Parts: sequence; structure tokens; C-alpha cells
Amino acid sequence: MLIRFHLSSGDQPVTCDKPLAGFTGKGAPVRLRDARLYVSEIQLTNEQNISIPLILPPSQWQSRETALLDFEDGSETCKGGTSGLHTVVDGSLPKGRYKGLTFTVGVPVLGLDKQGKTYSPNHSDTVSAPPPLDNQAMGWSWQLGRKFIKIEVMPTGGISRPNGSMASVWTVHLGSTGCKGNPVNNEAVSCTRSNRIVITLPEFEPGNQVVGIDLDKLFQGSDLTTDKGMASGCMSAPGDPECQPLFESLGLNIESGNSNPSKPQRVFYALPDQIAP
Ligand SMILES: [Ca+2]
Repeated sequence: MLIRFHLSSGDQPVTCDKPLAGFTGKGAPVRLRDARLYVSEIQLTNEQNISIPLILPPSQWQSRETALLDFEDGSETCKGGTSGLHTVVDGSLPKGRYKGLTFTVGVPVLGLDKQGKTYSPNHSDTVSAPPPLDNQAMGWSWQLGRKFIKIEVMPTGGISRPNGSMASVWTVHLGSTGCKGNPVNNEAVSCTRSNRIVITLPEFEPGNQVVGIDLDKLFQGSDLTTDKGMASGCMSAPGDPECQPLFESLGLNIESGNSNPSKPQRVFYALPDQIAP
């Protein structure tokens, strides 16, 4: 079974070769630079309301527990990226009708390697980890963790910084923070803020719908022309002024790093198939 994903800005597809359409109230045109994310713990709900895990056959794009989605093709403004696009998760399920979908945006703390031995998919060395966890661009410095979301955009005219300089790239890097323990020494890693997003789409028919990811909704509370501190954009630091509105769009409590049930995420949604290209 294929679970398909579609990156949009409003109702327009997002690609590397033209500015993001559908952006409202944010001034100058915005170009895409990067758009990749990891999803895991994918489950479909059957008609008896039981959640059944999607079993992922390992490939270049998915390990036993984690899949990489890639919406940039390395062209035009996405030059630092890769030519491959990958917008589906492929897995197997018992035959039957399924009506709902849940998944996590992020890489799990625990998983099983090829030999069936426990290891940490998130806190593993990108050099020796199985694909797609070997993707260097998705690695980040926190205890050999991963960027769960790597979205980068470039507003025309740049981004003004507090010191008067201009930056060109507005960054969204989501990953676990406040991590302790060095995996290189086989120490268990724990992070104070997980920053994994649990997405629940209670009405989702895999054959007729795709998972929409709406950048206009992601940036709803953000001013992409200005950065008020720390990373240009947000690299998940709780003290970064640009992180608060982004975390709110993603349904995450910025202090705890947990999903915030009273303010659900608004970026991921079930989209009828015919809208997707
Ligand atoms: Ca910032």
C-alpha cells in the first residue's frame, strides 16, 4: 500500500522552479530551497477502529521504521539538494478497508537493525546507519540526531537580522533538543524536548486521499522578511523568537516538546487525490 504526500502552499503545489503561490500577507515572493522530512510509526485504522502498523520493506527511502520524504529535485533554487523526489511511503497491511491514518513526523528513539537488534534510529551515525538515515543533509549535531523536518525558503529581498545584516535563507529545522548521552560511547541518549509530531487524520482513505502538507499554514504566524534572533528562522531552540509561531502551527508545545492537544497542528491534512498532480 502506498501512502502519498503532497507539498503545497495553499492549494498550489510547491516546486523548486517557481515562487510559492498561495502565500498571503507576507510581502515579497518566496522561493523554495529545501523540503525534506522523516515520518515513522505509520498506522492505518480499520473499520473496527483498530490501528494496524504499516510494515515498511527497507529500501533507499525507508528503513524498517522510518521513511524519508523529499520534495526538492535539486533544480533552480534547490541546488544544494538531490535530483530524486520521493513523496510516498510504501508498506504492507492485512487486506481490508482502512479509514484513518496516524503517523509521527520524526525518527524514533528505538528501532531494530537488520539483525533484529535494538538500536536508536535517531541517535545513530549517518555514516553507518541504514538508508534513509544515512542522509548527511538530514543529520544534525545534537547527539547524532536527525532533522525531522528540513524546510528552507528564500524570500526575495532577503531577511533582516537584529545586527543589521541580511540573511538569504529562512530555515525550519525541527529535531529533538536538550539531548544528553553520547551514542559514540554506546551511552543511551535522552532529550528533554522530543519535538516529534503525532499526526492523526481520523478520516483518511489511502486509495482516494493523499496527505497534504501546507507551507502557507506552516508559516501562518511567521514574518519571513525578518529574523529577530538566534538562527535565521528556527532551528528548534525554545528561545528563538521565530520558533514559537512555527511550533504552534505544528501543534507542539515549545517548552515541553510534546504535542499540544488543545492546539492541534494545522499543517498536515487529508486531501482528495484529484487535487494532487
Ligand atoms: Ca531566529
